[in-house]
Order: sequence, then C-alpha cells, then structure tokens
Amino acid sequence: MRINGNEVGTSVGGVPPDSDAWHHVAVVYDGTRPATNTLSRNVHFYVDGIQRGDGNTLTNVLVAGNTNPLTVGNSSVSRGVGNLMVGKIDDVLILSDYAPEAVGNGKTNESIYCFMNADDDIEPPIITCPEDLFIPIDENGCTVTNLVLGYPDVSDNCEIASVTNDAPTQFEMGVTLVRWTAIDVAENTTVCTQSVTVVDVTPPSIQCPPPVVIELEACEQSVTNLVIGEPMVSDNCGIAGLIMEGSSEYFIGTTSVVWRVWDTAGNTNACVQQITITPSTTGDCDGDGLTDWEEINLYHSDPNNPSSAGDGLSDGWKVQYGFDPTNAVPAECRPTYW
Ligand SMILES: [Ca+2]
Ligand SMILES: [Ca+2]
Ligand SMILES: [Ca+2]
Ligand SMILES: [Ca+2]
Repeated sequence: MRINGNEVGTSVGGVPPDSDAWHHVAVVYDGTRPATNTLSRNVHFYVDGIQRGDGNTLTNVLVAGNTNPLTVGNSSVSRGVGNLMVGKIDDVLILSDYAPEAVGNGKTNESIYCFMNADDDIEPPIITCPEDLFIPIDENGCTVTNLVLGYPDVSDNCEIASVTNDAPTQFEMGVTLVRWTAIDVAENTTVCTQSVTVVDVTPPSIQCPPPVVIELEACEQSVTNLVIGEPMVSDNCGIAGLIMEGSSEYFIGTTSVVWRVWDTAGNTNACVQQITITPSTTGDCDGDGLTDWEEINLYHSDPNNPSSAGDGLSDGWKVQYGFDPTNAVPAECRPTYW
C-alpha cells in the first residue's frame, strides 16, 4: 500500500501487501518536520498494533503542506501492479487532534484506539475496594469521623475519569456500606462495596446509690418495698437496660444489692449497694426487758419469746442476774423466793 504516494513495502511494514489477510493499519501524521526536507513530514505507521517503519518513524513522507491530510492507498506515483494496495478497505476513520498524543515509542494499538474515540471503549474499569474496616470506638463519643478508608485498586483499558465514594463524613455505630465508583472516560462504570463496622466496646459507667441503713420497728424481722435509690449510669452510645439483682425483701443483717447496666452494644457493668437492716434499738417486742436489738445482737436470744430457753424465766431477768438467756437456769440456781 502507499501513504501519500510513498510505498510501504515488505521491508517497512513487515507484512507483504499480498498476504491475503485482513490487517489493521493505522497511519499517524504528527506534523513534525525533518530538517533535511522542507516538503516532507514524519509519519507513524502501525500494522496490527505494532509500530513499523524506519526506526519508529516513516520519515520523509512527502506532503504538500503541514495542514494537508494524508492519503492512504494512493497510487499517484506509479500504477504498476507491484505498487497497488491489494485487497479492500473495510473501514476508514479519519481523526484529527487525537493521534499525535497517542503515538510514539512504545504506544500500542490499544492506546491509539482509546485516543481515537472514547465512546468506542465499552470495557468498564476494574475496581477492587479497600479492605473492610472494623472500628472499635472508645468512650469519646459514639461515632467515627475522619476515618481513613484506604484507596481502591483501579485500572482501565483506556483511562479512568474519576474514582469516588459515598462515604458519610460521620460513621454511626453499626455497619455502613461504602460504595466506590470508578468511571472511565467513556463513562463506563464499575462499583464495589467496602463495609465499615463501628462497634461500641466501652462498657457503661455505673455509680451505685449510697448504702442504706434501716432500723426496724419492734417485732419486725424484715422490710419490703424499701426505697433504696437508683444508680447513676451513663454510656458513650446509649443505655439499653438497668436491673437490680436480688429480692425486694430485706432481712436483718447486711444484704449486697447488685445493680447491673447494659449499653446498646451489650457491654455491661455492675456495682454493689449495701443494705443494712437492724432490729429496733428501743422496742421490746416480747416485753422481757430487753430490746429487740439487744436480744439479737448482744444476747442471741429470741426477741419474740420472753423466755428463750423455755424455762419460764424471762430473758431480761437472766441478763440482769448474769445468766445466759439462751440457757435454762437449773432449779438450784433459782432465787429461793421463787
Ligand atoms: Ca474502559
Ligand atoms: Ca458503650
Ligand atoms: Ca425483748
Ligand atoms: Ca426474748
């Protein structure tokens, strides 16, 4: 075949003109001028995507002027059989302003293709999202800002126009799916999804109400429906529940009440409140001369029985005379006036 009348022979193109096969031929007139000839211009010549020619450039192709178009298949110089282009031209695209940027050492047919017409690129980009993220949050709030997501791996057969994502500026607790979108210059689009999981790992704080000390009325053994207060609780995200572990009835002695709190992520914390119930220090339930408190805490006698030992002698009398009220007093030890 001929370019502007110059024969591109076997030694230049590497493909015999009568090879009986279809070939993709690209000719690029880049407008540069060799110093040797003011009427010649350099031409880049490609067959099947491989640049051919004298070195990388088919030099000294004669053209009338710098703005003249190239002629391909031209046989104006000679009409001899050996100089005709054999076969048919299937399709001709004449483009301006693109090709000079695309040609040069090492440029492939594909890169020329991408420059020729971006709309012909039907191959979407390839995108691989950054790794999924698992973000534990501390006590300073319940959301994450300024999160570094990483960057996806993106490639395209031609050129990427943009890579964007729809990440919020603030990630709430839970799972957020971030959608990354790569768009090439022909507006083909590929998306991938990165998962960001924000987890509250900070347990709630809890401060128990102060200890409670209650003195019973005479004869009482326990108290119910006692108002013991409520703990102070807080959490970086939210409180899901608060319970008091134990009975609502408190008996004489000290009971440890456990208050337990959960946050919305299931983290838990607890504190202990002491409830102290004492017998009456003034009341004497059984009328034996000893207060309920004295019987329980000092003499270990029955505050509901005036004669704990069952010998008919009152607990108070025994204490007064140095006896243990929990033991029966032998007959020989009793006062003679009895
Ligand atoms: Ca593409
Ligand atoms: Ca928390
Ligand atoms: Ca008593
Ligand atoms: Ca008693």
